[in-house]
Amino acid sequence: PGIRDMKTVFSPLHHLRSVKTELDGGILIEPHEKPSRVETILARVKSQTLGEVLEPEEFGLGPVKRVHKPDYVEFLEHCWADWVAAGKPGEAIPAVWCGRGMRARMPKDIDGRLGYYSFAAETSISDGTWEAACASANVALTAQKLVANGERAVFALCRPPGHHAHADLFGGYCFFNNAAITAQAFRDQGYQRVAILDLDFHHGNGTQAIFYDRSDVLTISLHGDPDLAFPHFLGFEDETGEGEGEGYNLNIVYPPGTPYGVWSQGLETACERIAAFQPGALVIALGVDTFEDDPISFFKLKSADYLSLGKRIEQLGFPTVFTMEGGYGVDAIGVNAVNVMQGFEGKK
Ligand code: OKS
Ligand code: MG
Ligand code: ZN
Repeated sequence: PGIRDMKTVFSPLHHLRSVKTELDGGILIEPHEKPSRVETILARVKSQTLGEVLEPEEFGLGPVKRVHKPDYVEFLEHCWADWVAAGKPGEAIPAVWCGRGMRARMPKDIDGRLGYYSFAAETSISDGTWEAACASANVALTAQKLVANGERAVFALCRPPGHHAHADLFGGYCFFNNAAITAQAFRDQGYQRVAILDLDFHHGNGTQAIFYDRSDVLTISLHGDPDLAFPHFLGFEDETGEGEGEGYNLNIVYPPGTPYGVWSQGLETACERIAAFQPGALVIALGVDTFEDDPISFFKLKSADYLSLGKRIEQLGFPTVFTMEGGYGVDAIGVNAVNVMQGFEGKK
């Protein structure tokens, strides 16, 4: 089993997302989610000759709007121009939200609309963010199309990432939920059941929320305990789905210092649930911020663990799209992300 020559989809347009600021600790830092991340991973894809690297096709906004609300998509397209037109001197950063007891109506003012369409303040917007977010969705949709046409598995090297984005909320460096868009595309092409397994260090809150009342898309996320880790307000283990979706969301949370030996027990639980669900396709929201040296996370996975992880996913036997999510700071993100693909291909 396993495959040779896993294709990677990559868009150079990711460079258009190059904000200068991230609000962190009361100061504006150079963003963790920076262009060199995916260039590091792409360099490893090439040096390991993982397989062909393809540029994405253009799918337009149709498949994006199957997941995201039209008014949110419109907001993202014009946000930067509206911000500039309002005479703001810096990058667009939300700073006011609808707190408990206030009214969730949409204001006209750009500060109000930034708050209405976001859930956190670390994700600045500037010129090019819209174009890069669209390119990232196209990367995922191209990988989806390749898998639908018979590829066993494809690596969508998305940037910006997506798993925090709700139907009408950005945050956590995410704008369009690439994993959710991919899963919905499979559904719209006749796949009856699709599973999304989120292995990023952080809870995939957007993905969970998008499919929370549905039984056709199983959502599972392994992540740092939201009591202690971003996004703080979703991702607890008692969130199991609602209505038709009851029993089709699974959260597995871990404390600081969690090593692969413990984390992989949750992976096993997740894999057993997915095997019971028998999806026509599997989407892996792949973050490598579970790595021991990740600068913003608190798990202790080692580079070799990513080979084991990839092997376990291959054993499920489903057509698979990997969408890239988090992983920061260190050259090892290239090794770690590509190790998942090579573990899938049978490398030990
Ligand atoms: C706030 C921390 C913001 C963390 C955003 C998490 C991004 C990520 N200072 N999601 O998977 O990696
Ligand atoms: Mg996760
Ligand atoms: Zn993450």
